[in-house]
Amino acid sequence: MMSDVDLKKKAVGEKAVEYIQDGMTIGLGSGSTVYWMMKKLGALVSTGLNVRGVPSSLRTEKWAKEFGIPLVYFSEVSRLDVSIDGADEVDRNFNLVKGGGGSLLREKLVNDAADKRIIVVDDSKRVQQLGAFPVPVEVVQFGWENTAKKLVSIGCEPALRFVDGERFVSNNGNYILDCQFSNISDPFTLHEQIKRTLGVVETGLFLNMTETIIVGEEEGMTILK
Ligand code: ABF
Repeated sequence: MMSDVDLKKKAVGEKAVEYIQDGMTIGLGSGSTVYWMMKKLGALVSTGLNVRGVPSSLRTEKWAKEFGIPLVYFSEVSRLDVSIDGADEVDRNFNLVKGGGGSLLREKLVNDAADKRIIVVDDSKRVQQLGAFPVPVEVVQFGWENTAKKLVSIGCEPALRFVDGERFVSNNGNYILDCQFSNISDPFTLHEQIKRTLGVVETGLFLNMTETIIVGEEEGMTILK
């Protein structure tokens, strides 16, 4: 029995497939909402849709192989027609917090390479202001303790991410610090402050990187442009 949230995720993930046309190269995001997009896309590929996708995580790569979606990488393509990805928070200015699944770096590289970026979320992800969800920050392993101390000085409580009792290591061999900020009134300045901190690779703040957001709701969905 699928929960209401799962039903919303499935609906918006499948809806996003309508933005994919034959011959497109697609940025394949990560997360459980994207799972439904990929499952639907795989079914269309099996009936002849000609597409290929760049995966934003090893998990997404596994799903693409499971669903029969042809894969391509940046060694062969530099631009993508469209990317479809999830998010942990979205505000009214289309600024996002992403990286709850630990794939933010590859997600940002894939989203950045796409001409059109679509985000698919259930309505629980919509917020007035970013920050309730801790901002994931990808950092190099060496000296992460000092990197964390520097992030404290810009106003957050960084927590090294653990999964199943083990330190989480990203697909890129880095750690994730989940950084709780009291409130994020200026995400652009915050992103720059975090990004220029020695040891930081990338932040989970995705700003000015989204053209369309498909929001799953109790009664259907809303498409924000
Ligand atoms: C991914 O989608 C991550 O950036 C984010 O954590 C996740 C959202 O998860 P879900 O779709 O499972 O709610 O892109």
